[in-house]
Amino acid sequence: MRVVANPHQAEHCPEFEYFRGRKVPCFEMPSRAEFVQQALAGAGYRIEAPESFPDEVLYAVHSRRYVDFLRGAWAEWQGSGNEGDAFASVWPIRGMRVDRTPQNFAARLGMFSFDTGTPLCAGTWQAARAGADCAATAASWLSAGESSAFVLTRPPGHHAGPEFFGGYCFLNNAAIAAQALRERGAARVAVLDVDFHHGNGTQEIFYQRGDVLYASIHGDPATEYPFFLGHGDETGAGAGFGCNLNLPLPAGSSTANWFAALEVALRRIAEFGAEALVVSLGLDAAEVDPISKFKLQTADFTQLGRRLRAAGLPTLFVLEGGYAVAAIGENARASVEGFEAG
Ligand code: OKP
Ligand code: ZN
Repeated sequence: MRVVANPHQAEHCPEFEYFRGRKVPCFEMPSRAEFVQQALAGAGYRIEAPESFPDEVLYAVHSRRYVDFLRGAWAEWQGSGNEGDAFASVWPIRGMRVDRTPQNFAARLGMFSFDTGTPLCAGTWQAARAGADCAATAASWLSAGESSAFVLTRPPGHHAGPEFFGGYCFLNNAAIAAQALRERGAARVAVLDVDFHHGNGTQEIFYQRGDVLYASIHGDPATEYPFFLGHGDETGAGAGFGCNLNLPLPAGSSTANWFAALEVALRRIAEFGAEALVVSLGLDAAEVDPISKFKLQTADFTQLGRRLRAAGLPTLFVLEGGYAVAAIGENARASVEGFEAG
């Protein structure tokens, strides 16, 4: 398995987020990627740098006005006399208009985001943009015949939608990879999202498409972030009808139930006739995770890797969440080694 790592990841390092009414250090921090890189390097994997791809890889899944906003957001935030990281303060709730892009920066910051947990800092664009290059690089490897690849990047991507950031995510790396695989010849691509949180951004990007299946195992949105999407009755629309599979599980679900859901997802992926698989590898399904409520152990990630290998598809892993920083290195390594051992 080839591994591509984001050389700019550490430049996204906002100071704090709001959690339970307090300012706390960001859960999504640079050391996450460092632990994963150490573990994979320690297991003998060579860590490669990404190639540069044009902005078209972004525009294939995000709107131009969103990408333009994100590219210039830090300069605009600073230009408006702000200090510290950028947080939104106003959002267009139902009934308000998003067809007109406001001139006011605070208004655009809210229009293009959906929570207060995702501060934007000086290096956010550089880090997110390099993550997109990593995703496109890994997709190009797979298209050239590589059987598997690992995208070691942060910030994560699966909550970022066609024109919004949130949930620590800015550019949707998994969607960029899936779309690149499509454009490079795979007729049908499946995205399997095993992060504890539903990947609302990825779901929305592909919801109306019949060529990309989105399947996700996650905490029930009735009680878990991102709350407003991820229910079982969201099955796709239009050409995408039947091409979205949500498998929400109650917080605290047993690992046996989690693996039963994995079987359902993999059966659907096989029926769909996917020619390539993108795995949104959230390592926050681990019991040790500080903000999530599933119970996987390191040996379960080995089993996950083994089971994914048995699906027999060219497979691209994309790092998503996972906040028990010391454990995510071991669990990334377990996933990869399980896959390689078959
Ligand atoms: C990103 B990813 C917990 C705070 C929730 C947002 C979580 C984003 C998760 N009460 N903050 O899917 O791992
Ligand atoms: Zn998550």
